[in-house]
Amino acid sequence: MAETPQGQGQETLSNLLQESRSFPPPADLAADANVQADAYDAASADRLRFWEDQARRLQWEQPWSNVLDWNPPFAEWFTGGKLNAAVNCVDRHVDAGRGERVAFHWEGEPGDTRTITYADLKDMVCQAANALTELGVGKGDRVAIYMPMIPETVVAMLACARIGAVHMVVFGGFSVDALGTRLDDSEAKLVVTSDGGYRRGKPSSLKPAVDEAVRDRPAVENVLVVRRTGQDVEWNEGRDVWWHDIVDRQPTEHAAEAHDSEHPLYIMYTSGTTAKPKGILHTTGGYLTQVSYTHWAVFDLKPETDVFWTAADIGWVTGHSYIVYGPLSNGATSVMYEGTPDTPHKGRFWEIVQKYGVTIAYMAPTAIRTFMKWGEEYPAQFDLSSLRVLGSVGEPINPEAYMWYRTHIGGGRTPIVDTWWQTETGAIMVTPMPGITHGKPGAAMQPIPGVDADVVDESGESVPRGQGGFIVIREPWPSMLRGIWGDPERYKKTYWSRFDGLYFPGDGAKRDEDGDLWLLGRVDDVMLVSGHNISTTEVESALVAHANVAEAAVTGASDPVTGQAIVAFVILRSEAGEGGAGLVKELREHVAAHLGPIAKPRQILVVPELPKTRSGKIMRRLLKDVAENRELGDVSTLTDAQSIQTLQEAFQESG
Ligand code: 6R9
Repeated sequence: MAETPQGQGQETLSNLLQESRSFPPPADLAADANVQADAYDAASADRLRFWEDQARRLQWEQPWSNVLDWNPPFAEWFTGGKLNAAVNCVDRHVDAGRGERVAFHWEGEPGDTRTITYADLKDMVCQAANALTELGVGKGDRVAIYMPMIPETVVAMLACARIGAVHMVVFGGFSVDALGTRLDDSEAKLVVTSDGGYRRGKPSSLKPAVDEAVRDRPAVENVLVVRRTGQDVEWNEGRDVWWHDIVDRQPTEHAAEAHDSEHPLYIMYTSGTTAKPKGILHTTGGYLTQVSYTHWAVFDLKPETDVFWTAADIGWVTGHSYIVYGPLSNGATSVMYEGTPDTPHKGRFWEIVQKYGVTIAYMAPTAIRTFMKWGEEYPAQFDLSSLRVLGSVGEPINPEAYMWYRTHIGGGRTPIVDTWWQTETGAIMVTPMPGITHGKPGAAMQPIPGVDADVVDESGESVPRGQGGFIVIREPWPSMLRGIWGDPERYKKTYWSRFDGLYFPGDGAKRDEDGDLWLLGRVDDVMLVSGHNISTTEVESALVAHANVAEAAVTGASDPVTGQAIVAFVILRSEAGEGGAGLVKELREHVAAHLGPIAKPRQILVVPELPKTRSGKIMRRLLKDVAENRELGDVSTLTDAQSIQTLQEAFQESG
């Protein structure tokens, strides 16, 4: 995430990519869709009233007295109201007689499974809440959760929410350093972890990283350890506690206190490129309102019949909002999968869709491009006819990846919702609605009802149709971040200083001739080539549109002639072979033909892998380091630190 987002380029983005394909919603879905056009009318007529209506989806123990208190840039929603997030996600459904409904079909990577109903989940959450209390965790305390994708991760989060403790989930697999800085900043007193989890067919360990991180951090009083793999762990007597020892013996009853609407629910750290990571704070009532609404609206959720699957990690905000709080607050049935998509075979995701009859699937473009690279023969082996809505999140989806997803996963029938949002926004902000919006490959289309997003130029003026600029949010929204943990000044400076009175997320965007929005990536990634601002996204999408390319990452490297020059790294589709000079030349011409000669890359390097964060975002700043022959910056949030070194060597060899 950008430190201080600023439009480094002095003019607005060039608008290079053309797209004329458009898909209307399927008639049956449209006829019965949760969201119809009147939702937009209602929200624009009275935005606060609209959100108040959405807040009524939840169970409040005490009604709010005020919908919004807005002291820019600090917002409070539903003040005076009291509710409990865990009760809303669990007890409420059991009390309404839906205890036997499955909350999670959990699938372990080795093939072991667990079916967890809402009644089961309620017992587990109550027991865990009692255990946390026994360990001395109280309201307002911070609890770090460093776990694999297992049900206890969800249980630990909800147990915190239940007692009013603030959870702080760290991706299992982040380095000891990354975990340590987050423990320091949040001053967590408990770490919940496990011996390990399964990834790529092997048990991987988690506990040793916690041991190392906690060694010099006396603020952490206990480490609560779930046994998942059964591997040996070192044990620190007096500090470490087995989950099965303390949780399993607790009563399955727990009286939940109602918390203030603005009571902190969780902190989630966004990586921060060079500086200290930012602890993004979310609170209870507004956050739950918007995740609940968007999960129902954007995915057209029918809780009685749908099987929903967010194929992402809980350590990413996408997992918080659309594995845990959205689906559970709506009483939905979800799939949760522990492992990697190619274990034990490259059709594992599609096998899971077939096995559980998944109707709605939500994943990142990086996953889709990986499946493109592997080839369509893998999904073709499975029955995917249960799918009715597909979603994308995390990066701009390249038009070709969109087409592949729609064709080979969605059978040419399913609408695709390209959902733009951030850790900071808490919930989906810009997206098509599957029952009413025509889908355009690559476009996130329109702000949801109740969100006032716009595209502005350098001086903060709305741009006309057909122009690029910066996306901003004009009015506060319920699930917005409430600040950066412990640093209100940084909150103001990072998000509210670029444009007076507007929230600036740090992304470039354009408004097309129809008035629809296209998100073009981080403005820090925008390249300035011979005086033109060109978005990395557009060049990447042009490359991916070539039949031999599965994935592309583009960066600007300093150049004596053009200021910056475009350097591209591409991964080929498996059927394309090795590449070679002929292909590279062809790709350069292909980009020029698509976007114009100004966007022709100076260099294109064919590589086996790209540096990515755990949520699948390409780390372009590292590619820039490579392309400018610099020492690499912070790599602590990278999935695979080796891949960037291999790439660096390849680049140096290429001269
Ligand atoms: C949910 C999430 C946020 C950044 C955001 C933007 C990029 C996410 C996108 C998208 C284009 C989409 N992003 N979704 N760009 N189209 N549909 O990803 O949160 O990890 O905080 O990242 O991701 O650049 O600013 P987070």
